[in-house]
Parts: sequence; C-alpha cells; structure tokens
Amino acid sequence: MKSEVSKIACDAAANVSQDRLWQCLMDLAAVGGLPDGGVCRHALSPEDIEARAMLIGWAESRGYEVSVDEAANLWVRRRGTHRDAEPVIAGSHMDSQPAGGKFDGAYGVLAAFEALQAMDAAGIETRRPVDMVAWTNEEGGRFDRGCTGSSVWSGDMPLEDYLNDVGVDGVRFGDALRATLEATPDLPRRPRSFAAHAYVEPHIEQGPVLEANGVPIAAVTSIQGVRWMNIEFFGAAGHAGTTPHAVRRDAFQAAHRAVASLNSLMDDPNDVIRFTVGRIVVEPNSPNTIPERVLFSIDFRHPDKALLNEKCRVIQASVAEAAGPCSFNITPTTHMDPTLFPQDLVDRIEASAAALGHGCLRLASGAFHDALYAAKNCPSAMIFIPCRGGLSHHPDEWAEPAHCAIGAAVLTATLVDLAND
Ligand code: HGY
Ligand code: MN
Ligand code: MN
Repeated sequence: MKSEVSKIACDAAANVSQDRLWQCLMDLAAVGGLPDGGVCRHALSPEDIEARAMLIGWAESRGYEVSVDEAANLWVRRRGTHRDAEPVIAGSHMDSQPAGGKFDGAYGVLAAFEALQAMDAAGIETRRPVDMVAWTNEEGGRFDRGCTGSSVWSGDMPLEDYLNDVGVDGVRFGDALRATLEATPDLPRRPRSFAAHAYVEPHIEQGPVLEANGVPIAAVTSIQGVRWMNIEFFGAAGHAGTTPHAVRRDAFQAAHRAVASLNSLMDDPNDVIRFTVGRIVVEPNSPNTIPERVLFSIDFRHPDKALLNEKCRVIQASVAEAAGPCSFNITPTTHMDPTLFPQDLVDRIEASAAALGHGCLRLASGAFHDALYAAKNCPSAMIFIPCRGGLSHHPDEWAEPAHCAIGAAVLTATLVDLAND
C-alpha cells in the first residue's frame, strides 16, 4: 500500500463538520443516557435497537445503502464507481458498558458516518465502496463474550457458537439477536462474511498518553492479548448462626482464597499485566446463609502471548488448591491473542495526520477492539483520539469536539486513498 496522501483525500477531510459530528454523538449518547451523564446501551437491548433505528434513519435520509447481517452487524455503504471492488470499511460498536460513557465505540461509528458525509460534501468519487459498520456486542458486558459481531464477520467464530450464551438478565443471546433483527425486517441482508480491502477503526484512547503529550492523534500499532474466564465454586448453603466452621463448605471463602492466589499469580513488578475481577455472583446472596455458589469473572491481559498462556496453565492449579471442601468449574469465555497491525496501514494513518497538519504518536492499545478480529480478515488498523484523563468505562468519559473532528478528518483522508487503491 502507498502512503502519500492525495489532494482529494485532503479535500474530503476538509469537509468534515465538527458540529454535525458532535450533534450525532450527543443524539446517540441520549439513547440509553443516564442521569449521571453516562450511558447504558447493552448489546441487543431495546436501547441498542433504538440507536440502530436512529442511525438507519440518518443513513437512509442521505441515500446510503443500509444492510444488516445475521450477527446484526449494521452496514452503511457509500457506493464506489466499481460496485464489485472489495470495500474499505470503518466503524466500531454502539453497545456500551452498563455504566459506560458517551464515546467508547460510539465515536468510531459516528466518525465513520461523518467520513461518508464529508466525501459527499467534497463531491468526490472513490473506486471502491466505503462501508461504515456498527459491530454487534463488542463490550461483552451483557453477554459474557466480547466482539461477537466482528468475530463472526472475520470467520473466527461461528455465530451458532454464541446463540446459547445467557446475559446477566437471563436473556439468551439468540433470542435477543432475533428480536433485534426483527426490528428491521425490511433491511437488506449482507452475507455473514465477505472480503474487504482494509478496515480502519477510530476510537478514544481510553488511556492518558495523547492528552499528556498534547497530541490529537495516535496511529495504533497493536492490541494486547486478553483472556476472560468465569470461575465458579460450589459448596453447601447453611445457617450462618448454627453451622460450625469445621463442617462448612463455604463457596465465598473458596472464591476469596482463589482471588488472593490469582492476585499473587498476576502480580507484576513491571505493572504490565492487567488483572481484574469485575463481576461476582453470590448465591443465595443472603447475610445469614452460607454461600453455596459463587461465580466471579477474571479478565487478564498482556502483550506477550506466551506469558498469557503460561498464566492460564497455572490458574487451574491455583483454583483447585483454593477450593478446599468445595467443587469448582472454570469456563474460558474470551480468548484474544495479541495483534499487530500492518506497518504500511499504520504508516498511512500517520501520513494522513501529517498531511492535515496534525501531530501523531504511535501507540499500542491496552483495550481490545473489533479491529483485533477485523485484522483476521483484512489489513486493519486504528486511529486514537485523546479522552479526558484517559478515563473510559465510566460515566465521566469525555472527548473534546475538536479532537473528535480531527480524528474524523484523518479517518476520511485515509479512507479516500484506501478506496482509490
Ligand atoms: O474491554 C475492552 O478492552 C473494550 O473496551 N471492550
Ligand atoms: Mn470500545
Ligand atoms: Mn469498551
């Protein structure tokens, strides 16, 4: 791939409208908006369906081709002069964390949508079609696994593998998926997967580096690996006042020992390993009944695949030792290997930023993204913009309008030249 930036790419980028993009961001943030300024827009929820309907309305009013695939990934196409050429794709996700922010995912979808409109405003044609995509269930906050839509599109996971996942609300993934697809019965269907020329995902950094350096853009070089598991202990319920400790099979105490042991396993003096216990379920969850079942999630991450696998091998032994008189079960849920983005595509993002007069750093991503799966199907890369204090997965998540527009402009320039490859 070449990496000089064409004049029409810069012309299209100059047609990005900060106000139009910001208005869309605030309109989307209101869907599932919370009183504290955050967002709860769970994948395949009524709020997700409402957000999809809003985006479809915007896209259809601008004459774009809107379609959806079996995984409910939502596609908005700006036609190219060569209809059958492999498309260039840009996008991210609209589902959020349960106490999420206005920009995680939403920014990438709407920056991509703004790029299509900027190309229209510049009156430029591209050889290849340019697709905006909103992937299904990137976060995994409702259903235990993340990046569902992109992993299906990339061919990495069969959709059928997800259908029986049950959400935190007891809803089966397949049923929520069917309800979401039934909400847009007239949308043309896209095939489950198809070849693409390239994929570029804009996203807030979800870290402090860009803001600390006063730089508006990062060309992302890689995404670290991720392992998620659910660890369950099974004991025996009993009366908190009358059951002697000598005979107890307390599932919470087993979980407590296991978390302490895993904290030691994941202890890293270099502070590179990321280890989080984000969810815990205690049953029957009563102050005066000994817990008979406890489930907790673990999320751990590292840029080195060998280290991730080595830690996985030790987890089983740590949990078994902590179980004591309880039985246990370990269910791996998400397994993402570290991913490097192709140098020439990262170069193109850097070149676009430079051509538009913006500083650009190269950063690795601590968060996972749909680009990790898209990269299994086509050359993929990401553009980061700063977020305030590096905060994300939090109601106070914030990005500046100017940075949102700069990111969309760099995306637009990159997409135009990719679409004319
Ligand atoms: O968890 C992640 O890294 C992503 O933000 N869903
Ligand atoms: Mn995200
Ligand atoms: Mn996220």
